[in-house]
Amino acid sequence: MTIKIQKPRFQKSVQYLCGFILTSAAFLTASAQAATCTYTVINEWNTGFQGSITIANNGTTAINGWNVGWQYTSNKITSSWNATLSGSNPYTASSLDWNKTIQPGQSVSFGVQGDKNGGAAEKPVVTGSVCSATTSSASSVASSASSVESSVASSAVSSSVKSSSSVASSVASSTATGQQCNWYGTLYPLCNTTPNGWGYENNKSCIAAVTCSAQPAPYGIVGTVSSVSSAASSRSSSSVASSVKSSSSSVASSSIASSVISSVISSIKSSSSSSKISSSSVASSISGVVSLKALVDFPIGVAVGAGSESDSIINSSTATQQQAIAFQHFSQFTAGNIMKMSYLHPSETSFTFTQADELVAFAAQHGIKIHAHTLIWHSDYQVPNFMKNYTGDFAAMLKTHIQTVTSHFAGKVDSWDVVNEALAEDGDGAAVNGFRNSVFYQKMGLDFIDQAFINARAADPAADLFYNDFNIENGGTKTTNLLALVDGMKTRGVPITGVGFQMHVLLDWPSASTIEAAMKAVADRGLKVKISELDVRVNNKYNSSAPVYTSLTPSVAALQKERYRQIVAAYVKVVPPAQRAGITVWGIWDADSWLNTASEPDWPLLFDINFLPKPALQGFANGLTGSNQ
Ligand code: 9MR
Repeated sequence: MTIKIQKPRFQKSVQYLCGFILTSAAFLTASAQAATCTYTVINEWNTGFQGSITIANNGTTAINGWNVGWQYTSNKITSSWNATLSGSNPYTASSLDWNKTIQPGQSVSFGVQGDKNGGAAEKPVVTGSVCSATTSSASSVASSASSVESSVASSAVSSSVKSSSSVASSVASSTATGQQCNWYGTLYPLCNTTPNGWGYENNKSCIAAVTCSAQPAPYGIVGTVSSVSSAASSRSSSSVASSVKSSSSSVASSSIASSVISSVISSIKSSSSSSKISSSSVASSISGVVSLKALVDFPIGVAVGAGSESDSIINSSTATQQQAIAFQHFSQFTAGNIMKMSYLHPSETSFTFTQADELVAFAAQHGIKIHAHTLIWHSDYQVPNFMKNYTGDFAAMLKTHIQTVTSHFAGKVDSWDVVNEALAEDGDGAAVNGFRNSVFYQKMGLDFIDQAFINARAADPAADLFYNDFNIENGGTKTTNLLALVDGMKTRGVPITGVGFQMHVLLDWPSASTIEAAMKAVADRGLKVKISELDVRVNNKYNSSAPVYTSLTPSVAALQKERYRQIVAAYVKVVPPAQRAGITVWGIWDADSWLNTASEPDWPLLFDINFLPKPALQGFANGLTGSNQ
């Protein structure tokens, strides 16, 4: 498979600057092939732990393939991701095809989860031929200005880059000045030695200066503060510059420092805000949450673009960043669009599977399952024209559609949304018996649903078959109608496996108890329950007295984090393990959400426009683990 990466205008210089900053932040010697191998304990609880091993290429040539090892005194690994693990203390981990190459300035992280086995969560030394640089240590921070300058000088780079590297090293060591990172409204220490992403130093999580600075305004590096709001307001290039000035004698001129650091940060921002940073090092290694999918044994999914879509996870200009996140956190994909009716069956006699086949193969190659969406959907622009105007035997035509599509993907997808959104919305005047008055209902009545499931089951005996809808979690008439529908299907012997709750919800609606009751009612009927399209928009356009957010403020980011925690916790609470079909988020990053438009901006997902994790990601993880951090 060829991955085409479109080179954005600023990419090269930003990448170069980023790489250089990372390098100098770690104060590396000028080795051509030096990688720093770091083991970080990301999370621990009574009996278990999660660790992350990062290999940061601080050299000047690419690493092609890696193999590292380590040994615990008592801990034992129970699962791992993003590497091939072998051995059982000592352990070794080797690269996978997609993460074997580490370009200079980039890093790769993989994760492990394990049992503390009576001991503490250990931090073993990571060794391997690739780990030729020393692991990060406090002494490297104490390097003198002259050693920084000499390493900069030996790198033969332009003078402006030299200045920025000096500034970056000052910023990286600026915890001494009281600087912290305002991470979406929560203050964390800045790392002293971790070059990028999240680190764990002095028994605390910390955020590397470069990663902190790459957040959108008003977040970033802040001076000594006593509250988040003052933290946010104190962030400015002058506050950064002044602390740079006071914290480092290596910066020759504070005015240079100030202008260089703001230009570096704004270069990063201007490039990344248009989703143009091609380096996966930022996205792949940041997050206090190592891996959502590793926290549970049910699917954690995400909707993705593919085929010729501009947000394709396979070959768009943002593919690298998307893949880094997807491989780290998600075990299942749903095609956001390309497996809908009009894509797969555009005319009566033609089926077009090429784009979907590519996505299914891509997912399989990376060990990711597919939840397929969707065999029947009323939505006007997703119903092929030939179906809208069909004058022949409608039931026979629909049977051919279902069986051709389902049998094509049989064995390659785990589950299908067989029918999407057949129930009428509360208050829908055109509704008939609680059903949406779609072309399918007009032609076949309720039988279109039964037949769709029966025909899908005949074509794929193994796939889980779901009815999928929105607002069925709100405890209103639609929830009542859903339960009547599934009860009727079960009575009629229709092979339905479960219900997909889309869950395009608001910050405060529906209530957690209402959501729990609706999911429990479905689970109590012996059906699987899936949260199939989760997103949490922060603006409520349906309520004119609701607050209007024009940016993701710290307070609303915290509300959204709590809302994600609440929903995920509700799912885990009321759905028995054997009936958990998983939780899927409707998109990877905010810039790509269907709810975020120019006229109505919103921030509904787990990763921001720069592909950086939001507090919502932590909230989601907390919901999975039962934590409240
Ligand atoms: O997110 C999808 C968007 O990109 C498409 O334009 C739209 C129409 O095909 O569908 C969106 O996804 C919908 C999903 O298929 C069904 N539930 C509602 C989702 C959001 O509209």
